[in-house]
Amino acid sequence: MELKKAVGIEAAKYIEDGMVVGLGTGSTAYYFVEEIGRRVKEEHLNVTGVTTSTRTKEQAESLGIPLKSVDEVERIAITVDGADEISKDFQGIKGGGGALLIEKIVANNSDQVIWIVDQSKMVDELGAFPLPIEVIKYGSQHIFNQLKAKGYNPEFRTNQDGSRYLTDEENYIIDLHMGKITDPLSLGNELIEMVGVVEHGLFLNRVNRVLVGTDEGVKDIK
Ligand code: ABF
Repeated sequence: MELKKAVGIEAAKYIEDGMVVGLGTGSTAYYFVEEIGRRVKEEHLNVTGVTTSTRTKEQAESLGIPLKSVDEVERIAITVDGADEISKDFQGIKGGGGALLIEKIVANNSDQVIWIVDQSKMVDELGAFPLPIEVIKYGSQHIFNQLKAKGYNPEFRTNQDGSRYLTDEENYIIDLHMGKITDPLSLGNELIEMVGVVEHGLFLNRVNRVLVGTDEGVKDIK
């Protein structure tokens, strides 16, 4: 079985009847959401989903998973989501799929966060994957220039046709090609202080469990 599918199905085993569940975004979380949908249909699993992107919302709706917005629930019991990179000390880069802001809001309101990845996402040190930051449109060129002056190799994310990518909240994403991030905590603090930066894709000290799909099966490494 494909590694992403195996880990997505494994993560669904943590979901119990009556839970409010955060439904992640990306090609790995896709399989988790599909499995929740199967259980809702076949096992009459009674859950309420809180989605992290429009595309996950559309997938969950097509599966008949009952949904609420994050503001309609007190707490989320478990959020299962993907990640772009996870370091040895379980810090993560997320946002490759453009959903980092809502993913972080949903994670922030969750009692437990589980990341599901295939083995290619595990790294010694963060940074090879471009770090996404979400910025409001107005003033974004100045933010870009400041990031360039800092040597962070910024790039506005674009669509296939060259137009600027817009997040679900109609903000821009600037990807930072850092290569190596030796101090994620101070970088995160620096970025969030920049006026106009809405959120960044460093997810630090935010995960409770990490499930990795490997050639030897799914491993629970945290
Ligand atoms: C999402 O999952 C994003 O933050 C991240 O880009 C994606 C991981 O990618 P995939 O599971 O598609 O490899 O949470």
